[in-house]
Amino acid sequence: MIDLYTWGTPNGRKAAIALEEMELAYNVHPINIGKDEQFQPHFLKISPNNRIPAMIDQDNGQSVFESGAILIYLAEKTGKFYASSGPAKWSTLEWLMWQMGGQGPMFGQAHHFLKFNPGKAPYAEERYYNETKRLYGVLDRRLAEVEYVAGDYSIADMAIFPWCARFEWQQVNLSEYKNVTRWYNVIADRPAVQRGYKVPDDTQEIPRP
Ligand SMILES: N[C@@H](CCC(=O)N[C@@H](CS)C(=O)NCC(=O)O)C(=O)O
Repeated sequence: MIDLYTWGTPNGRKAAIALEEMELAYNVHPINIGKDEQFQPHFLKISPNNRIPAMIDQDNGQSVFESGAILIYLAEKTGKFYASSGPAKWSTLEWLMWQMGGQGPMFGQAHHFLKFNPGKAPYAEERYYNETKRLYGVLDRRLAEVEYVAGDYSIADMAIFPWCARFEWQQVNLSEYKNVTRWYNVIADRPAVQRGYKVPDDTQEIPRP
């Protein structure tokens, strides 16, 4: 049994989607970051950087924070969606790291400036909008060559998808990226993704381009 500490954000959804895809039993503990619940002492014990998601595996007491580490942990636990060796493993890690080090942080800044603080910092808006579009271009070119970012559907897709689902916040017309749109709609159709997207708020629907 996994205890998942999360909220309805792209990073939180990565973990919930993985738990659903891997058919693992889990309890949801909502951490409302709008009410600063991420600073509660019990949460900081498992997530010292005061960020969701975090988890505890009740089977062995292991706690894990950072969404990329959680995805790798769950994939290794179940043997699903992450090749254990060879080119497929490295492809998955490459695209997972691309998400963790590039797409997530840059799209997050685009949300901060374009959606939540428009007009305050035109240079930052332009910089993160352009960087967001550049990253969509990189993803689109990759998806012209392969069905999923690492070949087969993997934890890398589970990491990238929820950030693309905020395309409206980024003021991006997803349809301009036809390979991303094809990939996005296929993933959005997966029942496990639809269930994970609604954790912890079951009114949330996946936006469609
Ligand atoms: N690198 C971290 C980032 C996690 C993160 O930024 N989580 C946000 C929500 S998407 C959060 O908890 N924010 C609360 C805060 O900034 O205090 C991961 O991938 O888990």
